[in-house]
Amino acid sequence: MSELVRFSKENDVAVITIDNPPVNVLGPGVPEALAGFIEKLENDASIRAAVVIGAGRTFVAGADIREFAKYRSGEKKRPGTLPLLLKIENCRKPVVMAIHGNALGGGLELAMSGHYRVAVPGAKVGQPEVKLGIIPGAAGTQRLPRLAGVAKAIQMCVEGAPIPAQEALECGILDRLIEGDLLAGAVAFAREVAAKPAPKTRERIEKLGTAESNAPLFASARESARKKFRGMMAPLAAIDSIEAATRLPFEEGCQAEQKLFNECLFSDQSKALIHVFFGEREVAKIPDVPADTPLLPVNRVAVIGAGTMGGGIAMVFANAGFSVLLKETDQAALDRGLAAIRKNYAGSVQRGRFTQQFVDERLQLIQPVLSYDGFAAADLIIEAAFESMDLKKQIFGDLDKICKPGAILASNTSSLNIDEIASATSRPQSVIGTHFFSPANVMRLIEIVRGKATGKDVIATCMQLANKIGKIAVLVGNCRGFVGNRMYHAYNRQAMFLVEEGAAVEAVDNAITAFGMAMGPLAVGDLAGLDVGWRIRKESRHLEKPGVRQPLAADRLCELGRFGQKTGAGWYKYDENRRATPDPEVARLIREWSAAANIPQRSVAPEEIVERCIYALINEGARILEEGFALRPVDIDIIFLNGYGFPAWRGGPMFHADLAGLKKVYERICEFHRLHGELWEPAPLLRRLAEQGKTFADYQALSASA
Ligand code: 3H9
Repeated sequence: MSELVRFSKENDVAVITIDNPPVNVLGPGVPEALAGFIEKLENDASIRAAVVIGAGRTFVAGADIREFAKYRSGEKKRPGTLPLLLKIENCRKPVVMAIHGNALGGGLELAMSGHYRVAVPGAKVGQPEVKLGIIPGAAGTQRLPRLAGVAKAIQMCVEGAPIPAQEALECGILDRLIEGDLLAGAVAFAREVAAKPAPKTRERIEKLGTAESNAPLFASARESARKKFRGMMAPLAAIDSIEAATRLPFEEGCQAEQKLFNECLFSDQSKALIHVFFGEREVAKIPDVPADTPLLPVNRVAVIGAGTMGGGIAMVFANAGFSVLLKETDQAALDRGLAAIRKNYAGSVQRGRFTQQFVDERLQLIQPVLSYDGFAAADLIIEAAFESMDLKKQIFGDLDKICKPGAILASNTSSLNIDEIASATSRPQSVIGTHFFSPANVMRLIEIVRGKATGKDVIATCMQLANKIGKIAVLVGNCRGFVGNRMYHAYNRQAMFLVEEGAAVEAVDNAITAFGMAMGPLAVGDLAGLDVGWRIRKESRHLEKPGVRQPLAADRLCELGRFGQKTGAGWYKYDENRRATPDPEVARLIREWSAAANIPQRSVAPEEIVERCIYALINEGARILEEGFALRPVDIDIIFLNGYGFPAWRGGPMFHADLAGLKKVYERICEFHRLHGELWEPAPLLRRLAEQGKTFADYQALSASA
């Protein structure tokens, strides 16, 4: 029998151990071996009960997600997990599932087919399939409502977030928590129940409710899923499948689940979300920075600048338990920064995200200072001062004199040249960019910017540290705007051009949000402040090719003092609650400015709006890849999903391009090039891949093997 699963005996109790590192997925060989051992225990008269347990750090993390592509392509048939689970449930001797770590997806489905479940207090259980664009596919939507009730099953299958053991005990998923040794506790439990008839989850109906009692539950679940998971099919499919559990006998419910599971599995959404799952893990892998690169110790952190970014960064580190020095140049600025931090925390307490005690402890960790006192002891210094090269160079020159050797000197710049900043120090190997996204305490992304001389230990430490503070880090190269903002610039510019060509402001934003972006680009501009882009455009005009089309209306709005939400007017007008409405005055002005600039007016279809904006992203992304400023297409995808509100179910701009077909994307870009000029020159990499019938995924695979 396979080594993936082991069988042993503790006198009269069989112990079946799943040992498929690292997370015991139900990959090829595991279900077969489990089925064999269930038969063995049925046939061994000396055994009265069994315990199923996971080896290593966890119980079972579910089906092997890597296999899904094979089922889709027809290369492999999906294993019959349902019959295995029925076999376990039908076993005449009680089977106790012993959970530590996680029981997720197929792992929880396996556990629910057992007659009892025990767990250590630190364990978690969940049905996270929805995050992969699918629904539970081994009767999870049928057994979970029977154990936990309909409302809990909806919550778990629709949200996908695992729940802690205590909660699972309270709602009936678990039968007992085991303090101390799990195996010993589970074996003792198995002996307690050995003589009793083994209860079958599928036969339990007391928590399934009635059609009348369930109707409001399903209606409100659908309504909130449509809002919260706009555009996604799996959350709604999960609700349909749970509803089937309440209306149909178990076997028919399982058939309904299978149908919905398959529809989801074969959808582009699940391909995209699975790409994201592996992508989030892939970005941590840097080809020339091996996983065993020694890390620098980071205990004390210092942040320079208590503005929006600096304050947010200080909170992020304090939240993760680091003590943080927060420096400003004058008392008034420091007081403003601290007041903003307090207000932010108070909001979190109000919303129930943090307790007052947690917040009080975090505030204790943030030490406000007006000088560099204490900086000599800091292991990591993050400069989050105003975006000015002169200022940053002066700060880094100071840090060079004050900080201990080996301290990491990081800049939170969103666009400035890291090498130039590093040149103000005698230790460019210690200098790195850590580009947090605003608000830093909310947004998950950090672009880690590698300078020419940045040490590998510094890179490895920052990547790992990002993880520790709950962020996702993507390593990028040192080009203007780095990866995200450089691409966003190309996208945003198209949105601004489109309104000058005749599209209404709200039509541009509506088309983009209908595509799935969290917000439209023009509304984002109003939120961030139109003056920010205006200042950058003025400062970088000398870097643009002469004669290249520049946004016109955006600058004119700023000249009129319309900076967006903060001035009550920008692309939209805003009421006192910052609610936006389209402004006929803006529409009139844009028509006037466009006429004066001889920009022909036409009606623009939503499809064109999406293509102009999204294909501009893709074209710039392809350029960035070829220039080597992003490691892989997936790195770009992860940046856009976590920093710019790109819909995860589309997988990111580069994955979206693959799905749309690079030939189609390339041809459309060629057409835009003919119609709109040189900003649309197709990226050479895109042209090559399109001509060769290849995808960005092929390019990534080829680069990895090179
Ligand atoms: C399912 O079960 C469908 C069923 O309803 C149908 C049944 C028929 N498959 O995250 P980590 C890899 S769908 C394949 O770094 P951690 C992961 O890529 C599944 N591989 O560890 C990584 O590989 P590498 C539902 C998987 O300790 C390595 O394992 N289940 C799977 O930070 C370590 O992972 C889920 O969605 C998998 N299922 O976190 C759970 N899981 O080292 C998905 C992990 O090469 N998994 N890998 O980069 C997780 O959420 C986390 O991995 C977990 C551990 C919390 C378990």
